[in-house]
Amino acid sequence: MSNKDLQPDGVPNERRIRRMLDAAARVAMRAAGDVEPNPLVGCVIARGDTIIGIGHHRRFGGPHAEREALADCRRRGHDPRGATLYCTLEPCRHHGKQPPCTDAVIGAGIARVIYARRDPGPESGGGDRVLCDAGIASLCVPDASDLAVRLSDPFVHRVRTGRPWVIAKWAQTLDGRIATRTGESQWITGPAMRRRVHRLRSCVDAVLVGVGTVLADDPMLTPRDVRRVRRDPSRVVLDTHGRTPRDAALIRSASEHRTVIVTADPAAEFPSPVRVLRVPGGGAGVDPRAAIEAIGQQLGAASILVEAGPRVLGSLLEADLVDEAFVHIAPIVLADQGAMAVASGRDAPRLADARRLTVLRSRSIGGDVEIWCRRTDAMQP
Ligand code: AOF
Ligand code: ZN
Repeated sequence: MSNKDLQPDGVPNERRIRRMLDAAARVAMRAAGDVEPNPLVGCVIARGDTIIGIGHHRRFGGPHAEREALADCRRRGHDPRGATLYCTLEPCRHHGKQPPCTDAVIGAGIARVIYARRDPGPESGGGDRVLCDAGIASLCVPDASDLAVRLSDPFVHRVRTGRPWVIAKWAQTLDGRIATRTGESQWITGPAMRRRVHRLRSCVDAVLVGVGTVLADDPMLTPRDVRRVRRDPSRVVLDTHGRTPRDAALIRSASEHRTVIVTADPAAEFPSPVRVLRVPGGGAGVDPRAAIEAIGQQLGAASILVEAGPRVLGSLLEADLVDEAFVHIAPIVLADQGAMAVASGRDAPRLADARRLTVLRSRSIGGDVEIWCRRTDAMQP
């Protein structure tokens, strides 16, 4: 390698920053479900427009993205000295389960660091300053790659609020109904979209329903037919008065898959190994915020997939606890006002009372459409 190759990399333009941060974000997403409660983080090392190393945080407790990318760079026979390192998250400066990334970046002779989002962690954050003090040009560029910034939303949310990330999923008709007036809901969407739901389940710590769904559908709520179950979620029932039938599939299978009842009834008892979390009642049922916090703290859940019916979903929306939604729409219309709506229980006479989400992506899967959206104020930098 000539000396010219090791000259400090020039200042990248916005197009190049977007390309590199997009690439870093895409590789990071491969570890969804494997790293939480840590963030998904991806990293690219480049000289000019040429990527010489790429890596991501692969599993909780494992090496951070920057070290993975530096190792990849050396494996490919490249020298990272003078190169630019692009990272979706500010390189950490703390000793956690891994040594500080700032040490690795400085030691490798990287000339410039571009990252998409600051690390809000009180100990891990602030690596930017450490890098600058070491003479490395370090810059937060939040507006080049939306993907790279959005990648850290769940992590930033957990650090800021102490609550798990709440993902709602529902399947609806074109006219926004989740079941007929007689309660028939199997199946609104087709098999490909239903496989997608199992994949979503396999990446979260808890799947949440209300007792109404247990009584109507007697579901199992396990991830099935997925290549790899990354996280085996607890199945959680919001059950104010402890009405879950003792012979429900969730109760009968509790020794194979964790089952948890969240109740406001101090006297409700369930057979072992079903776990009971007691939380205060609030308004119409279990206080939704207390329930989400209990699931986070007592089960150690970083993420919750809500597959509940209208009442529970409505109460979570009313308390503004839904961070993200996967809406699965089948091209069928019931046009029956007695059919079951997606969510209910709110009082929203004006459009200004609506909860607004921002669409991240929409795509069709097996003849149905998936809209992926996120609470707009979960998207603050
Ligand atoms: C980075 N790059 O790839 C990740 C970072 O306990 P540890 O050592 O795994 O540290 C986890 C913390 O490090 C996590 O809370 C977050 O602040 C940061 N994650 N930082 O520079 C990475 N995964
Ligand atoms: Zn790190």
